[in-house]
Amino acid sequence: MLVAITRAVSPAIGRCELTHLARSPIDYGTADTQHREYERCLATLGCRVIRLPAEPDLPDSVFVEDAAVVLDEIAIVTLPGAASRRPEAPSIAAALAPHRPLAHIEPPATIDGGDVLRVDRTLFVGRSSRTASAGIGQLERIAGALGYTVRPVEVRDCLHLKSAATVVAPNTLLVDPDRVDTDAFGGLERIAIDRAEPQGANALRIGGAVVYPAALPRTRARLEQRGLRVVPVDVSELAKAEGGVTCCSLIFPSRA
Ligand code: CIR
Repeated sequence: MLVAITRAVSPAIGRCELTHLARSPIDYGTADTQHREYERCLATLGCRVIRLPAEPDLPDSVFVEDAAVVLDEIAIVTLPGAASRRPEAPSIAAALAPHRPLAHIEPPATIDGGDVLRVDRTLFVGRSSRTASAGIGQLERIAGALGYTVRPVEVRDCLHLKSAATVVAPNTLLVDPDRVDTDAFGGLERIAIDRAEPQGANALRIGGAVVYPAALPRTRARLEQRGLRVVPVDVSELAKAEGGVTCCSLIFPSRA
């Protein structure tokens, strides 16, 4: 059984952090409706969804992926790179505590979960505006002791590594060659996004399905041509906050 931790959209989402997009008004009601639909999709795909209540003072708190890295053995509570997002971590730690022993990234190092791409026992970690060497070093010490290999990856023109590369099938990544040097993933099969869809590399694999933004039909077609089952979700309002489909959940096998 998979557990999916989510958090309701904050009514303050209009004040979210933005790095690459210009600010455009975000309709809270639409964002909330889309997010509930996303949660229903996770439930349909077999996840037990644990929904945390909205945080009225934390605009980006719906993007729970950034506050933790959940491994089989432990959960690592991060210190998000944006100062406004650091208060999101304690409530995520509390939600994870019944499921995994916790480890913590300690200041001044920072790391966003969106920069950590797990492929089996390898953690690819993006060097981004949110995640720098000190954070990667701490992750390496914690996860290395459990037998994971940590491999730093350079990213450009995007917020996180998972804006540029995500897992869509066993040993197969969906990648944006304009934002990450795909040679970093030697040994893995790579499917390139359609360049007309620059936000196209963020996909969420659950079981045999790929949850994917409905607004990106060209890359979706590429995935389907490879025989993958794509489940489209409309996350257009959350995308205005630079959020994608991986960011809105922490999904991991239940140990209960
Ligand atoms: C931020 O800038 O932190 C949020 N507005 C978006 C975070 C998206 N998270 C993710 O891709 N993992």
